[in-house]
Amino acid sequence: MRWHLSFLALSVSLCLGMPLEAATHYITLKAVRMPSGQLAYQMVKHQIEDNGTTEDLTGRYAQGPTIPGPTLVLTEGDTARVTLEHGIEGSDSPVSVHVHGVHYKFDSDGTTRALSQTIDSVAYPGKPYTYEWNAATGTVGTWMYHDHAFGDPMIGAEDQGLFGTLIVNPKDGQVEALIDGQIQKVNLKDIKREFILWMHETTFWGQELNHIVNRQVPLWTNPTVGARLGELVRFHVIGMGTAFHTFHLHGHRWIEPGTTHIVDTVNIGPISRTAFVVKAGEGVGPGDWHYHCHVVQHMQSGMMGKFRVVQ
Ligand SMILES: [Cu+2]
Repeated sequence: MRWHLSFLALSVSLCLGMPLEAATHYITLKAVRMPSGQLAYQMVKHQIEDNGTTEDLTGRYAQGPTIPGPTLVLTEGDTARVTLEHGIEGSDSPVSVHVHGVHYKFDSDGTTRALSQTIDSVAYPGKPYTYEWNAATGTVGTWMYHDHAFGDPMIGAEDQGLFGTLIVNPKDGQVEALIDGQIQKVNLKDIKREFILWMHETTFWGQELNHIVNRQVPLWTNPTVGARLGELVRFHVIGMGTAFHTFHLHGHRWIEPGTTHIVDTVNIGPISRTAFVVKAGEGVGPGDWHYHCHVVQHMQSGMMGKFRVVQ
């Protein structure tokens, strides 16, 4: 009987194209105030349950709070249970995690009664709150999570540092990219480094996901990011705040996701985002390749960094 049931489940899964095994992530984040006065999320714990085994991923994250906050990486089909602890000393204001892109029920919205009229889905001092996210089919992409409750009025403190990145990777592990002049599929597992660049007013806030050493590295403001010539790297560029930007990377081209358009700039408004793969230095060689916002006023205010490609 048991064999029949599992056979049935297998058949149904195959018919519906659903993953046979999807992972469940148990994540605990904490919102804190940094010595600088800025607010930030920090990773407390991340465990993943996959195919009957549990793995602790906490050591892959930076210790302590970072801006942007910890990058959460899911695969299409995964579920995440995200618990937020309120660690902002001297404040009773609620704090939350509101996520973009994935599916969640209303009680995981990360808003207060003041906004939602019905329930608080927020953390208070000594009273954590748990959200459940479903990276359902159709949620692949680079998304934002941010506070939607702290402060007065209680609309959130993303512009004080309470924001981070959620990446949902496709189940088949492949993305399209312009490589050696051709649009082709590349395997995510062949990507050595991912650079996350948030564009906030006149500053880039960066983070590296280094897949060579399996670590997330905070890069803070207007960073130099680096790769070896020929390595596949993925950039995630996301806007926040009030300004509209034009992201530009010198010496490199890529395709607008889902199109065959070859570009070397992308317009980024608040909470719009893109992700693209390049082969470092392809056709142009090593160098300190600039990346910057191409809005002149923003450039003049120092909104730039380097993509250092070495032999
Ligand atoms: Cu700009």
